[in-house]
Amino acid sequence: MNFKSKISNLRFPRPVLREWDGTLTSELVRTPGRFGLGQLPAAHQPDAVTGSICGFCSTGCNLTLHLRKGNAVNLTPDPHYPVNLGMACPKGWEALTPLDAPDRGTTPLRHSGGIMQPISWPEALMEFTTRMQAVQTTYGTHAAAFLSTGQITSEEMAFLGTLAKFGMGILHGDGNTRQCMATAVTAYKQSFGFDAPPFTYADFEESDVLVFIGANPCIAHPIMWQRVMRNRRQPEIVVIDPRRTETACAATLHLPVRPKSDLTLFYGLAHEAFCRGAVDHASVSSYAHGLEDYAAFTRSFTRERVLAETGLESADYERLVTLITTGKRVSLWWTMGVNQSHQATRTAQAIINLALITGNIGKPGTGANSITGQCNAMGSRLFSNTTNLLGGHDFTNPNHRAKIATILDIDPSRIPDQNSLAYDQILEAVEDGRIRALWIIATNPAHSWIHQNRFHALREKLNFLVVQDMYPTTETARMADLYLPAAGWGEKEGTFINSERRIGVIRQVRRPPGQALSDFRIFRALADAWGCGSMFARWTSPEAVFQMLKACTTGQPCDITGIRDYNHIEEEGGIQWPFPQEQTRVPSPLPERRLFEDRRFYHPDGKARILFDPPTPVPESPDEDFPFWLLTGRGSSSQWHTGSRTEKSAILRKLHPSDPIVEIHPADVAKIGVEDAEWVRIESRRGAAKARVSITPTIPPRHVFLAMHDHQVNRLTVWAVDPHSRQPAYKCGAVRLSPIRQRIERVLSGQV
Ligand SMILES: Nc1nc2c(c(=O)[nH]1)N[C@H]1C(S)=C(S)[C@@H](COP(=O)(O)OP(=O)(O)OC[C@H]3O[C@@H](n4cnc5c(=O)[nH]c(N)nc54)[C@H](O)[C@@H]3O)O[C@H]1N2
Ligand SMILES: Nc1nc2c(c(=O)[nH]1)N[C@H]1C(S)=C(S)[C@@H](COP(=O)(O)OP(=O)(O)OC[C@H]3O[C@@H](n4cnc5c(=O)[nH]c(N)nc54)[C@H](O)[C@@H]3O)O[C@H]1N2
Ligand code: SF4
Ligand SMILES: [Mo]
Repeated sequence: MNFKSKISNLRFPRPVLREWDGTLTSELVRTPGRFGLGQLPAAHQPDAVTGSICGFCSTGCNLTLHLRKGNAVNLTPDPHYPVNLGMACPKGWEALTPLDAPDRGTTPLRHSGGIMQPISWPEALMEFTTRMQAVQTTYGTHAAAFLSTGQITSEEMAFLGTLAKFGMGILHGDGNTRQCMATAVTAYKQSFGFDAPPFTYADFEESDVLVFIGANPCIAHPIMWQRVMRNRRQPEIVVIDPRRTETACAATLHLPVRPKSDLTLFYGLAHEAFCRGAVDHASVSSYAHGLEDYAAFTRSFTRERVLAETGLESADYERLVTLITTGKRVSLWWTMGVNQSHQATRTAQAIINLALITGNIGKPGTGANSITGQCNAMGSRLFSNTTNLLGGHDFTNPNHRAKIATILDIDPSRIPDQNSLAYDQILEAVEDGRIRALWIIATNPAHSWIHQNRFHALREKLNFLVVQDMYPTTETARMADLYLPAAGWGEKEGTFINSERRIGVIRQVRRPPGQALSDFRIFRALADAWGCGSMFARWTSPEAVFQMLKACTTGQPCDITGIRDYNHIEEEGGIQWPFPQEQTRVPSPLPERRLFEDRRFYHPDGKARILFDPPTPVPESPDEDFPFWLLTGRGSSSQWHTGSRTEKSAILRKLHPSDPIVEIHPADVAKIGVEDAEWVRIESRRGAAKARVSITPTIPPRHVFLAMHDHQVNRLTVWAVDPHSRQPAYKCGAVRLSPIRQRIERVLSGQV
């Protein structure tokens, strides 16, 4: 059969383009009165409300959507949801605005003659199929790859990973979770035997000592921070961050470590714990391997060495040691300052080790806790079928392949028996011509990936680039041969999993614009167009897929077979995994659950592993030519990543500086010769950017900070990854600064 006849045989366009009629599938379309909305003036009264988990960060706040004739007209944070307790940050309040943006994609677009031309869905499906298959025929099946995301539903991720890998024979696929959570995944897998963040948000409120390492929750997870503020135990709050961030300002102790010296610091803390009798050797040995070796290894991390390598003040270090060795309930929380480093996995494990050896695991207010980034990064870790087989299984294990094949009712030989290349390796394969076609879904790497000049040079190596996004205007979509218009959050349904392993439901409350389709429907249509639609006969709706994903988790640490359906999740206020068959209700009155209360880990012998390696040199550090250390990260609570969504809101735009800002310390002002707010050029060995100077003592001398939301930032960053997790080291690199005014003067006077 040729592709044309395949396309015309599709159950398409009717079912795919079916208009949403405003009917909500939720039985929980609740009465507005319950949410205090009864007080609103009649003109603002909704006819009904429904809940939906926010589609930005991993906190997973529940938003109550106010509906008129089934269409969302407003929202308020849900006061009854156990995560946000009636709170939301600016992005949550503005969640509906990006849906109305004038640059939403409304039809598929094909690049031809230098412009993007609108085409119909049947044409787009044919373009996708013929060109992908042509690449596979000419260069081999593995010459096509995909890059996905932590920002679509678990059901969509599973559809993509299953369609691409089992249906289209694509071996290599990864996601932006690599940029974000790969380190935590690898660290937990190796240490605990499964990728299992142990905490629950109640731990923020039940801890005596909270240590935040490379995490700035005041900006990046504002509602988690509100949970910290509800802690009634008068906790000590420690922030380990080279910058005096908003969170550091609110803490009781700030340790401005030298970037990338956290590994040394945590080995030093372990050494002090051993020396001060804070380690119960018999008890720890009963649940973890490697204790005595660790005691011997950390012996060389003396106070002198730690102070010399981290640059910390002796008194500050001593205070942290005392808090950790004497604190009753110590919790350790880390985010990108740890995950995005050249020795990230071992650093995360040094944090895990400290919790293990001091007994701060499995009890209220404790834990070695990685905070997740995107709304469904946790879903992508379990169900994207990229780095592991659906439900936390292993592609290389024949029993796992057989189990998943049976559940999905497919031939086991369709499941690859090898792992995919990681994100950086996929791009390197594009560079050397092994991969020729790339399908990018819900991520914008032409802004967010490291070393942009190298990334952009890959475009001409690709025979075919497909981008599936809400907007055809992103940096990546503008490079595409084929653009597929996707519905966004609010225009589709499915589930997300938040940082504390809580599964929540998102509901459709808007109709997608024009011919935009949910990713789920795009994958369905592509399956039919490709000729493997029969493999997905049971993949009829997100909830049908959820039932299959549930079955995939049977007997796994993330077993959720006790969940009935979406309504059950909503009735319980979200459900944390695990939730096996025998568990039908979330336990009351303590609805929040943490892992490892029995000190049994997921390795076959039930014991955790204490893992360590000596620190390694940073890929690039400042020198005479490039004297400043470059730090990058989140700039404000109103900006989300590359801004494709948040920049569409006038309110959110007002809440952050309109020009790119580079933070420098007052001591460096004279050296560079700049004034506050002046434009400077920032150069690294890889590229250049310009920004306005903000002179602030919150950044250490000889360091600069740039928010990642500006598209120029990754022109400067280094192409370097952690060897275990292959997560990029976004928070290091050397730069130099020069005032643009001086450059102009030199050009005008003929010196340049
Ligand atoms: N408003 C907003 N919120 C977001 C996001 C967003 O784009 N905007 N993105 C979401 C996502 S996907 C993620 S992953 C999270 C990220 O959340 P965070 O990790 O909290 O945010 P970052 O600003 O990237 O990095 C945190 C801190 O690490 C510090 N740091 C840099 N190098 C080091 C180091 O060597 N050691 C230590 N100890 N600290 C270091 C930086 O100075 C920075 O303050 O935020 C999520 N929330
Ligand atoms: N220098 C530097 N760079 C960084 C970081 C850093 O700290 N410093 N942090 C890194 C981290 S932790 C992360 S997570 C990445 C994030 O980097 P990206 O994933 O590239 O950033 P986003 O802007 O969130 O891109 C998501 C895209 O998906 C689209 N989208 C949203 N919803 C949907 C949907 O439902 N369907 C489809 N098809 N599209 C949708 C949006 O329009 C947007 O274009 O950036 C990384 N880059
Ligand atoms: S904290 Fe995160 S989940 Fe909550 S409203 Fe803000 S962006 Fe949404
Ligand atoms: Mo992230």
